[in-house]
Amino acid sequence: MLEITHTIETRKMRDQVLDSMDLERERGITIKMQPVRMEYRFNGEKYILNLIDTPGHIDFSYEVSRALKAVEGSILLIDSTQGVQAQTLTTLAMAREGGQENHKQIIPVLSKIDSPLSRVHEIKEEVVKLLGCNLNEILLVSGRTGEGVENLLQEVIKRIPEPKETHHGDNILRALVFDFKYSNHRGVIVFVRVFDGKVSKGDSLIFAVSGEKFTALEVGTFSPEETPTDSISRGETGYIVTGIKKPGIASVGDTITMFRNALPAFPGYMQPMPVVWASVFPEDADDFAELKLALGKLKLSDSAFSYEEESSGSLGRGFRCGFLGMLHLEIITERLRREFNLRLVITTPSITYEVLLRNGKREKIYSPYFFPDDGNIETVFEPWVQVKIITPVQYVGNIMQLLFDHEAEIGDTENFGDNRGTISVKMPLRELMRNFFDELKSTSSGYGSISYEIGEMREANVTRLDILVADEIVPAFSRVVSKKRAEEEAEKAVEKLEGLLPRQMFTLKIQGKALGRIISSRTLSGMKKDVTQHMYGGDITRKMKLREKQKKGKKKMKERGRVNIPQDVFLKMMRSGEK
Ligand SMILES: Nc1nc2c(ncn2[C@@H]2O[C@H](COP(=O)(O)OP(=O)(O)OP(=O)(O)O)[C@@H](O)[C@H]2O)c(=O)[nH]1
Ligand SMILES: [Mg+2]
Repeated sequence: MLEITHTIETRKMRDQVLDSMDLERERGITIKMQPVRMEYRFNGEKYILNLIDTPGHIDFSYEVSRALKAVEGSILLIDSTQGVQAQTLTTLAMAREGGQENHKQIIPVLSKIDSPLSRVHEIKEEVVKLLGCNLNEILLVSGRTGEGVENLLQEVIKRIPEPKETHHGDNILRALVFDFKYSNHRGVIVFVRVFDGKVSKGDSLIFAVSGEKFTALEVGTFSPEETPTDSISRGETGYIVTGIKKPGIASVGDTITMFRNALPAFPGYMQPMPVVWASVFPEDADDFAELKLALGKLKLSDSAFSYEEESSGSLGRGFRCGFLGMLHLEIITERLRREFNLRLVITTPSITYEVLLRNGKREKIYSPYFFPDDGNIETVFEPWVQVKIITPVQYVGNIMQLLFDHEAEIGDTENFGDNRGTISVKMPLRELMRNFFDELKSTSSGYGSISYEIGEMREANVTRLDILVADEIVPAFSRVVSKKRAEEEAEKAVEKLEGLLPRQMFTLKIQGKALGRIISSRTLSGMKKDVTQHMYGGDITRKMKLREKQKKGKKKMKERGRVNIPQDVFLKMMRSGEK
């Protein structure tokens, strides 16, 4: 058996609100919704504005769609130094979808107008083309100098309608959950928009979808810190402390209503759909229970992440985990590293394959290690994605070549704005994950942007590639690859591993195996350490004896295959897996 030491070492677990705030601050990206309630005086009237800042990253599209449901209108903020990005199109489409029901207003705003790189005039033209709005509807702001912010708030008041009630009556409540977090002391804290009625401290409530009953331990608003109030009513966003300490109860898109006077759930609730999978095993089998506990804790503050017990021959018992995308995977594994004291083995991320076996069975495969041998497979199906790319037109030629290399089907191309274009394509998710983002960025000198949606399942011509070290498969390195790229991928992986693996006491082989045979092989020579060197003189038979002993020792090591694969080798292999 191979000994694997892909280790994630951590500080001791902290008793704190388990959320991603630290990570957000460090990385400078928005992960959680950031609601704010503010009062604003305008024309002698007092207005209350409930605002939600949403994440921009594609992994959190569903959460963003719920936040868009929770509001009367949206501010489409476009960086005037960059222009419209592909992700802007996706978010805009979601904002418009919500609009079909209640004609939601979208206010286009160009930001960073203080910057010398700002191209207000050109970007305004892009926005007109994108939204079909008038030039004078587009507002200008700077987050740095504050210019235009007063005007923006006043335009929000003018253009966005005030909240309307759909159900009337006393002692009713209908609130939409658009995010939540977890505190060790207070349990799940849900972020809600109240649509009908009101919620007060002490109310007896229920989650419409998960069916869990609870009492509101505290309610309040984000002003912008959590500020307790007696109640939050129709039109307001705020939080409810539920005291719930069980995982899997709270989820984004669920509805909170009165236990005794329940109103129907809001439509559009969706179970989170994991896109990327990776298996997590404790390095020390004794830590299994602790890992289970840690995953349960994480699930309490993030329902989009899923996990299920799994057992693999050589890795022992662990969990197969599902993530919304690569960023989500990074966040969760990073949190496991920081917030829990665990040493873990994490396998190469993979997508879902559906395999129709020769025996007629149909199986979903989440882990490459369990991908069946070619001989047992009738057909493999894999998810495709619809991709939108925005790029300056001079890069289109090179991007086309890149798309071809990634098995993409090219759809519409459209010119938009000043010398920029959109390309719509379909490609296997597998190919998108094969480092497509980085390659697109470098092909377009950093100007190209991309956004995608999961589409239909299609037939796939793929096979499992195993990497063997000293004749043993290293499960964490197994991957599913396109059959026609199998040799190339095997060669790359084996070569890479040869460069990364520290020399052992004995000579060993590093091999790539796919399609039922070894397709790539390297030999890593052993360290020549002569144990007799330190013996000057002495009798020769003692030296011989020692050499014999050393030989035996090496043989034993080889038999047991005790190859120490250090953590950074796993991490580096994982990254290269996409190259
Ligand atoms: N010069 C200038 N820089 C700005 C302005 N607004 C934001 N920035 C900078 O631009 C960077 C990104 O700003 P964020 O507000 O984090 O962008 P975001 O759109 O919320 O990003 P995500 O949360 O990842 O979607 C930061 O370094 C900001 O300091 C502005 O008006 N002027
Ligand atoms: Mg942000």
